[in-house]
Amino acid sequence: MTERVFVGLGSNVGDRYRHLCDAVKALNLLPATRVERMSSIYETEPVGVEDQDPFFNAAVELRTSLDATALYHSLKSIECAIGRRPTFRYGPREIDLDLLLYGSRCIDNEWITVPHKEVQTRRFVLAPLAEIAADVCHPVFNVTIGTLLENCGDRHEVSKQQIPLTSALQDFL
Ligand code: PH2
Ligand code: MG
Ligand code: MG
Repeated sequence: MTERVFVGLGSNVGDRYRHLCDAVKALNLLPATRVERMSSIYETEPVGVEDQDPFFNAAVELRTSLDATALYHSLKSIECAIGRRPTFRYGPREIDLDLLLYGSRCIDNEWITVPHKEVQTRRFVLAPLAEIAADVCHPVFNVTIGTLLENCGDRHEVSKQQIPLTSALQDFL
């Protein structure tokens, strides 16, 4: 059984564009997993710790038969392979891969809370996510991602970039 899964991507250290592209390629190489769609890349003002460089954020849709916890551990391995170095909470990072939605499931265990707890409060998550999942229902709030974006009070700036995808990504997106 494959699930429709949405992952949020963020980077604000080093070559942000390359880190996002490398992560999407690596996601597509996971066992029993395919990347179906990717949003535009957005340049976004940092949230939480404001004194750091702006982020690139994006979202992808996957089909996978990995269970949510296995997928979470795979996301951590990809972050590590791309060279993420530990910093502090909300601090700068080479790459951040967050499991946002896993089908319509609600999961809470020692590793993950799905849907991600901050989806509804962050414009840098909702803007890219709404591009590829506007009609998808959030299983806790029972409204669509599009509605969450309309009602989101986060006023941090998000700016859609016109950046073409690398040819490696065009091959499967
Ligand atoms: N991630 C954070 C903290 N703050 N701000 C932006 N704009 N984008 C992010 O991806 C981000 C953030 C922690 O995960
Ligand atoms: Mg995050
Ligand atoms: Mg994370």
